[in-house]
Amino acid sequence: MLVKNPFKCMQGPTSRQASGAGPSGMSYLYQDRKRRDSGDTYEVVCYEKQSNWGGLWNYTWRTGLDEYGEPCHGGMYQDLWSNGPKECLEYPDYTFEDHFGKVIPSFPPRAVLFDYLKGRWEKANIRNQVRFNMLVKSVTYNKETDDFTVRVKDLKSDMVLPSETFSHVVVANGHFSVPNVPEFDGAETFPGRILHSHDFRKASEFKGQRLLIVGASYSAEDLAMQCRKMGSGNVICCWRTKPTGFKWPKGIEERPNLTKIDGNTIHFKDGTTADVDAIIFCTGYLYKYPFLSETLCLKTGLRMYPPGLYKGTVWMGDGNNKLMYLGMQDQYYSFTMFDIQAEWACAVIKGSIKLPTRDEMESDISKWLKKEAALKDCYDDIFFQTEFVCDLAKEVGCQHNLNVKALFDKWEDDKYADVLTYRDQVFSSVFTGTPGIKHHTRWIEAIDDTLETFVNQTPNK
Ligand code: FAD
Ligand code: NA7
Repeated sequence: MLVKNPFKCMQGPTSRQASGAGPSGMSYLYQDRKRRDSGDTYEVVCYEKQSNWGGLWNYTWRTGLDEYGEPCHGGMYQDLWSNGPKECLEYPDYTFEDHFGKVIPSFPPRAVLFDYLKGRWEKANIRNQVRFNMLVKSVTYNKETDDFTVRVKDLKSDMVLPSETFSHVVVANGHFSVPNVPEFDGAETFPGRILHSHDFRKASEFKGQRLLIVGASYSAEDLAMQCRKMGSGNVICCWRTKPTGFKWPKGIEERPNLTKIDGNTIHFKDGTTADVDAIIFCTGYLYKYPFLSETLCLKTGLRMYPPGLYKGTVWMGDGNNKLMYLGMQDQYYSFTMFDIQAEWACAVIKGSIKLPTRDEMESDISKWLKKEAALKDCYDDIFFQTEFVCDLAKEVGCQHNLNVKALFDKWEDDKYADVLTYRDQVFSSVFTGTPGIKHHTRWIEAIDDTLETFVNQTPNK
C-alpha cells in the first residue's frame, strides 16, 4: 500500500521527513498537513521511486524491472476489483459519496479505488511534497547526533544525491512487492509458463489454459476466479497448511500441495496427478528493506502484529523511537488503518502523544503478541485488528468510530456462502448511513471494469 517507501521526517527548525507515496505514505503527508499550524517550521519530504503516486494502486503493465532497471513495485492486474467492501476502507473525512457525488456499489474495480485515493490527496494539496523518481538507497541512524543519514538516487539522472540528514524516518514501502517464490522438484521440466502472482497482469492471457494455482489465500482465490471469468480452462488450487474452505464454482477445485512437477504433469500430496498448461504461484511476499541498515530493519513474515513495533508502528530497535513503520500488518483494515497509524505517528513526532517508558512499551507489545498467538480464524483476526485500529483512534482522540467489524464479518460470511457472488453484495457506509446500492451487472458478467462504466452507469438515487 504502500509503501511503500521510506519516509523520513525531521522535526525542529531543520527537521524533515520522507516517505513513499502509496496509501500509507500519503496518509502520513495528509495527517501532517491536517495537524500543521503556522508555527511549524519542520519539513516533510516523501521520496517515491515511481513516477506517480498510489503505490500498488498505480497500475503498471511492467513486470520484472522498471524503466530504470529497479525491481518493479506493482503487482496489481487489469481485472482487479476490490477484494473487500469499500465501506471497510472508507475514510471518515472523505467518503465515497463525497468523492463521486453519489452512492456507488460496494466492490469497485481498481481504477475506481485509485480515483478515490487521488481525490483525497488532491483536495489536501500534498502532491508537491512528493519527490518522484527518487529511490531511497540507504538509511542509517547516527547515535551521536540522534538523527538519520539518508541517501537517495535520482533515477532520471542516474545520480546518487548528496546525503541528507533527517530527524525522523517513516518507512512506508509496502510489503506486497517482493514475491516469495518457492522451489518445487521438476519445475525446470515444465513446458508452459510459470509465474508468480506479482507478474500476473491479464487473466485473458490464460484463456483456454488449464491452470495450477499454488496457495490458498487472497491471490489464489482471486486469480482462480478471474481466470475462469475470462475463459481459462479448469483450475486446480493447491494448499500447504489448509484449504480455503470455499465452495468453488464448477471448474475450480482444491487439492493438497504439489510434490513434484514432471513435464506437464503435476503430482499432489494425496497421490493424484493432473496435467496443466500454466502454473501461477500465489505464494505471497517477503518483507524486504534493502535501504535500511541492519539495526533498523523489521524482520517478519505476514502477521497481524509484526514484532518489535510499539503500537504496530514505532521501531523498538535502533533509532531512539524516531523510526516508524506504517502498514506492515497483515491487512483486513487497509486505508483507514494506515491513516490512523499515520495520524498517531504524526502526533508522536509532533510531541502531542508522549511515548511511555521502554518497559511499558515492551509490555504493551507483549500484550498484543499474546492476543495474536490466540487467534484461530479470520473472524478472530478481524476482531483483533478492530481492537488495534480502535486503540490508535482512542490515543489520537479520533472523533469517528472506525469500527467496521460487523461489515467485515458479513463479508467473510458472504465469501464462505458463495465465493462467486460475494462481490455482488450490498453494504452501507457507516459514516454517511446512506443505504448501499447493487451494481448494474453481476461481478461474474462485468467484463468492462472502467471507472466510467462502474460509476457513471450507476443510477443516481
Ligand atoms: P504500497 O501501496 O505498496 O506503496 C509503497 C510505495 O513505496 C510504492 O509507491 C513504492 O514505489 C514506494 N517505494 C518502495 N520502495 C521504495 C524506495 N526504496 N524508495 C522510494 N520509494 C519506494 N487492499 C485493499 O484494501 N483492497 C484490495 O482490494 C487490495 N487488493 C490488493 C491486491 C494485490 C494484488 C495486492 C498486492 C495488494 C492488495 N491490497 C488491497 C493491499 C495493499 O497492500 C494496500 O491496499 C495498499 O496499497 C498498501 O499501501 P502502502 O502505501 O502501505 O504500500
Ligand atoms: P498471502 O496472503 O501471504 O498468502 C500466501 C499463500 O501462499 C498462503 O496460502 C500460503 O500458505 C501459500 N504458500 C506459501 N508458500 C507456499 C508453498 N511453498 N507451497 C504452497 N503454498 C504456499 O499472499 P496473497 O498474495 O494471497 O495476498 C497478499 C495480498 O494481496 C493480500 O493482502 C490481498 O489484499 C492481495 P500457508 O497458509 O502459509 O501454508
